[in-house]
Amino acid sequence: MPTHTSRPKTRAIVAGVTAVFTGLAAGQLVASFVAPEAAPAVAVGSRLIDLTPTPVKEWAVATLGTWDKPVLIGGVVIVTLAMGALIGLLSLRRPAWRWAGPASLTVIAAAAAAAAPAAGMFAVVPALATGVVGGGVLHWLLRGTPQRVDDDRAPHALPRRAFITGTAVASVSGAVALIAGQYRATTQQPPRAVTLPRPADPLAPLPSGPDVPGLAPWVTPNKDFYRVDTSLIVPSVDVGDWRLSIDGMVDTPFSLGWDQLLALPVFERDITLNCVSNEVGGPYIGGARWLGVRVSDLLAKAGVQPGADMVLSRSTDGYTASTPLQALTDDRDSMIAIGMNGQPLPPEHGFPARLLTPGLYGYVGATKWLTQLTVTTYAKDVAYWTQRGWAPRGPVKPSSRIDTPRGLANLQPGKVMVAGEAWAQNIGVAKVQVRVDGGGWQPTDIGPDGGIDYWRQWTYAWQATSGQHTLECRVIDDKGSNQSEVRAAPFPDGSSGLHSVVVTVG
Ligand SMILES: Nc1nc2c(c(=O)[nH]1)N[C@H]1C(S)=C(S)[C@@H](COP(=O)(O)O)O[C@H]1N2
Ligand SMILES: [Mo]
Repeated sequence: MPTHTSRPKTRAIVAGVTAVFTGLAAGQLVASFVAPEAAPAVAVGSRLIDLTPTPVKEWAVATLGTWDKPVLIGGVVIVTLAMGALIGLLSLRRPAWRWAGPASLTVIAAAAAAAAPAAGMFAVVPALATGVVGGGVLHWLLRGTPQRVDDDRAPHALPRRAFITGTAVASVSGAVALIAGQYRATTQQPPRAVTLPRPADPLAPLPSGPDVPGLAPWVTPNKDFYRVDTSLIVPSVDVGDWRLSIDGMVDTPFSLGWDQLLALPVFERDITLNCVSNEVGGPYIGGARWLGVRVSDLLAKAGVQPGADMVLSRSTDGYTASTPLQALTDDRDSMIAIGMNGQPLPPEHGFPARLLTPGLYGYVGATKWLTQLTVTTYAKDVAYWTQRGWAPRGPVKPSSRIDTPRGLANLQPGKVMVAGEAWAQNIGVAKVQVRVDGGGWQPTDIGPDGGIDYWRQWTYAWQATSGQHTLECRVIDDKGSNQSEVRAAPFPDGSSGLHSVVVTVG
């Protein structure tokens, strides 16, 4: 068997892709031991999230929903593998690339991991593992490859069979490392079981709402609660290590651990949380019974100094929010939540503790995995989403949604139950109205009242006639503001901002 091959380019591409794949997998496995968020693809993806212009992020959330994160990671991996192919080809022309290629990827991954707001001292270790393993595999597979693409006669030191075996061994080890890393990342350290304290003054159970098929439950089960955050990996926080510090413009800064937090008085509130990025009629809203400690108690203990007008909250993953000081100290009962519907906060919703500010969109008042509250001013500090173009304070705009019938539904003529929710947190819902085909606004039957911070369900018995119809709803809040006026402002395109569904009857 002659030992030369006439396809050095193919070999180089295969070698480069294999090397990068194996290197990424090694980085992922090592990261599962030292710092899951420092896995090269995750670290690079996280920096991309932070750098992505807001409109692109909006688009991604709107079109991909919760798939935005897997799609991003997949994209990073594909681009990196393509870079592997390029490195393989470059290595043919200049052997120096066999070092320089893996080294460049290592530097990118290490820089991305080290730039993470909460990067620890081991953050660059997974990147180094990627570089060493990827570089090693590349060298081995390209041993003695002709150094010029056009030099087809030069023999490969590595016979074809050894090349194929090497590629297979590297790829299989990479796949095993990936699976092992993934397994560790998902099964590792389930949050230490915590026992929630009982509130001195428990709330009575909420009455059951109207029973209409297709209407979302009044209390959103934890597993169905929407999730919106910038974390590619759900931060896993051990209550033994967790601390919350209260600092900034205060007389006596202090910090407390988990047991100290639980020793404070706790209370319950029914609060509806929603995302400013929720499109009209969208799913990024949910209602839950939260258990927590009053933020105003902690701020009073620290002693807020005059001149402050904002609290910058920070999470373990470096995310920040700028909540108006007033919203945290007035009587709306802003809380450090530790319980959600009778359970400890699920990891995706901020375990062990998150901020909740009734009446404000999640991005300004609901920091998850909370670790720090810094009393400061809007003039001095700017939060994560404000740096990206969102308003520094974000009061919720009263709004409503039709859950049933669904848009484009085909219905029978006769009585059709139209049902949905309306919300005006920190104001209260007075009534909900429905109109058909742009006609007069009709009253609806409104469900039980869970307090001004909680959404209300509504139903409307509609006598449907044959044809195509448009249904719209709007809320009138306790201040008398109506949604069509309040929501007109953000929709310069002339749309009403009201949720509408078009259905066909008959
Ligand atoms: N640490 C952290 N907290 C965060 C966010 C985030 O990206 N990181 N996103 C905020 C936004 S935009 C919203 S709408 C709410 C969503 O909370 P949920 O995922 O529990 O529904 O969390 C807020 N808290
Ligand atoms: Mo949000």
